Amino acid sequence: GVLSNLSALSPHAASIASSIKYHAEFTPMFSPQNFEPPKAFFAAAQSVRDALIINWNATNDFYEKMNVKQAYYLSMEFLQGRALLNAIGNLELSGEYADALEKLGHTLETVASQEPDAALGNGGLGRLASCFLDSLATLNYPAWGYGLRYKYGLFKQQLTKDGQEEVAENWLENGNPWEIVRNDVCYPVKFSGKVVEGSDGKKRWIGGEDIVAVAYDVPIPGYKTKTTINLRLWSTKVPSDQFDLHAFNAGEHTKACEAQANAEKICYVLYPGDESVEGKILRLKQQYTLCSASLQDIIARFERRSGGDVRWEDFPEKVAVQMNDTHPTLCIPELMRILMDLKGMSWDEAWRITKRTVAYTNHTVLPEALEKWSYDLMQRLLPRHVEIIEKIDEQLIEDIVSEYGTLNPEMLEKKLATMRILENFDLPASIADLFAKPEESPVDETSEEVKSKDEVTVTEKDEQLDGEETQKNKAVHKEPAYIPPKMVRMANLCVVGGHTVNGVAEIHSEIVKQEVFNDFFQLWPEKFQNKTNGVTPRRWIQYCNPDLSAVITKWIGSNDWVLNTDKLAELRKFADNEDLQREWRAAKKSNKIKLVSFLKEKTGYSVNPDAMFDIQVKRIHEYKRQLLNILGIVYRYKKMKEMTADERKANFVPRVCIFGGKAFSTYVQAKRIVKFITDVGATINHDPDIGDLLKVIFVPDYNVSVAELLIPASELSQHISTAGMEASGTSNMKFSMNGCILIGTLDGANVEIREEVGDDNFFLFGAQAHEIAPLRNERAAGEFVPDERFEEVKKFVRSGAFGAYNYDEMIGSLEGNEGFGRADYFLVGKDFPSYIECQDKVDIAYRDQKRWTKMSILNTAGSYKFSSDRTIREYANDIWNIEPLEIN
Ligand code: DL6
Repeated sequence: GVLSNLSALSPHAASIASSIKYHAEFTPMFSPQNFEPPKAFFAAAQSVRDALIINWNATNDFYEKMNVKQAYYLSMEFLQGRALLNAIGNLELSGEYADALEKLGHTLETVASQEPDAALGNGGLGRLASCFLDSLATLNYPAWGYGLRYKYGLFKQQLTKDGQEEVAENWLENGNPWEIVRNDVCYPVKFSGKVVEGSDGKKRWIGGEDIVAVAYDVPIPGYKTKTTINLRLWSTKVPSDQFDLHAFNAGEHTKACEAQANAEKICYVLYPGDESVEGKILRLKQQYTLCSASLQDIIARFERRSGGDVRWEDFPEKVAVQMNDTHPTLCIPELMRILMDLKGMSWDEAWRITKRTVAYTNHTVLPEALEKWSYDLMQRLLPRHVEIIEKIDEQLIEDIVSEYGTLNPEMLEKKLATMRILENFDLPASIADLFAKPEESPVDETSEEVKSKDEVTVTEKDEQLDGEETQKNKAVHKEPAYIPPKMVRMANLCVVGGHTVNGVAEIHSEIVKQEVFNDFFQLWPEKFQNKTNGVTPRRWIQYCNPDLSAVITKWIGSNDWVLNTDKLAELRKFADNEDLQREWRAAKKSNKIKLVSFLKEKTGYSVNPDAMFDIQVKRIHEYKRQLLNILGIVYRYKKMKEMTADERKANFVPRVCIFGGKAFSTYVQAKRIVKFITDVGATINHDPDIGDLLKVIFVPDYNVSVAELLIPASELSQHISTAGMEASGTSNMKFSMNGCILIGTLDGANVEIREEVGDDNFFLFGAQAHEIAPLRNERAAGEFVPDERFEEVKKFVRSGAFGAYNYDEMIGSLEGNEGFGRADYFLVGKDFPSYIECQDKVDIAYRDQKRWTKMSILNTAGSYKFSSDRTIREYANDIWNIEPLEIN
């Protein structure tokens, strides 16, 4: 009945409609009677997948035949979001799918909205990986992504009266039409056990726990090209012979299924809580599974493509491995292990190959985010890898000693303490002898000196867990007040084992060279590069903002800009044109209206589409300073309350302030901030004095598809991190592309965005990166005098203006108060006056809609640099040394 006749469709749309009908009938995932939207989505997605598979097979066959060098992007996170609109857009079949679905009784929009987000990521790092895949495919680069197929994503965020609550996100519940399980592509992965040496002197890793990693492939179509690359996600299971039938039949059901459960839980969730040792072990198992399975797969492909003639020294000519942050660091010892223990290579040969193959991207300067693993834990789980890491560390010590000599033992000791991969370890005897005071090993005060407060907190936590194992160290000390646990510094291992280290924005790459890895930079300056992030203009303009895209295309004269964003700069010459301005505003308005109904549906709040839409969406973190934003709003509210209705209208531009983002489940302060924002909203939004002049909305469960609605509707967006702390940011790029004006600090990619869009078109405020350390010192010395407006706002919050919850601790964190942590470590108080003054300038600019629209146009025009196509070309040329190859 519903699947009525298909005449009157174009031939292409008709064949799509019949393919959808076919899948609705023969994919028995849903009851045969219905053709409701969820089923329509599934059937439509499967019909798209058919088209993708053809291109994808052709792509892989071609790479196989040409035996090209391939890049592999290893990442624990991919934030793919929804795939349907992206896939049909890239295949240039959007119109046909819309027609076909309409004929079948649905709109493309409703069908597309059925798709759950693939949220296998946390924030910018995972979304960057997904943007990179789109660009790699679009630019015809031979490349694959490798990741993990988490059964549950990060979590679904619900907002209750107590703030954020986390609920499991069961994104695979209705099946995933895009993935193809490859039961024939699976690899053994081992944990624990022991290392033995054979009579031939070769090491063998035996015993322990064996699991199997199985490949799930997701085709990634490029835009306007046949190239369809692969995202291979690993899922874990038990080897088939390990089901204990005897135990099961004897009634010991749990025991019989234990191995299975242990294997499968590795891929249950992204970021399993790691407060417990079990949580830490699970996370390390995840990382190792990704590295081991991916490398075995890459090596098998290399061997297969080499035919009978495997020349290992050519491996780096065929393979480039990019480690997305330190999470895949185990690639380095794993590649070494495979090459030596399984392929029979010597240490030197294996090391040469590894170093030429692997490269590392750093995504953070936060000391607490630079991964370290307990040596003891790693030893328990990966004994062979620890041997290899020890040897790499030994070699590094030799390099450092030979570079710096022994003339200045103090300097040498300091270098060794910061640069070594193994932290809190004694020096090898031969080196220790070089020092004048041999009784002082680098495990005491000397190494404390170079550690930040955060690192000490991390290690203290670890010591409690691994305390027993550090006992043996005590003998070395006379007064063992505190024995720091032995740790493996993953970032140092990446810098040593990788041929290239890159930061993700110019300012960040400078900080990487001058601060985070300065000692390594002095030793190997040629290793360090910058690769400013980018985002795909397909998803982040063309598909999420069709109204604006049509205006851009009309004024530029073609839609070439989707592939060549440099063309966006041509909009500059029309920035004052009244016709363009009118069309530009109309596009923005229609996006705002769509958002208004979404907000109503998700939060119950009705907002005025004529108000300024002011948005801050990103992970909730103190350094990103959502607190600065909300305290600015509180200040604005307080001033409004002090005025008459007429004064209020005259002084303030109506605003809808929108927040979104998840707080990590164990990050107490971040969760408090979420609660505070919702409390402030609850008060302001119901205050009859305020009406449409100010609304504060926290959108629950921010994810890629929510971003696709928010960003096109935004007029002002906030990128207000403490300078020097945000590596890059990528939403800043998306907002700017969509004609949103940024308010921000000179941090991350803001710096470059401002350069491109022009100083007049960016609202800048706040202290600069080089001022932060002196300002923190000033605070610590008690010399900071807070602005009275900041004092006023804090007092107002403390007065209970936003309900009964006690915000003393949150507000206390912004002060020098004892017991409340870091004495405004993120300098909210310092930047507050310049922030609210800048917000006044925003109001003034917004009143002049011609000026504002011009600023908006100049943002889109100036965003051309921030396409991930540009970024990927730079990685391909400067790091991976791969060439595009169009399939024929
Ligand atoms: O490079 C992608 C993205 C940057 O845009 C963000 O500035 C940065 O915070 C993020 N880094 C991470 C790493 N872990 N931490 N924290 O997520 O990477």
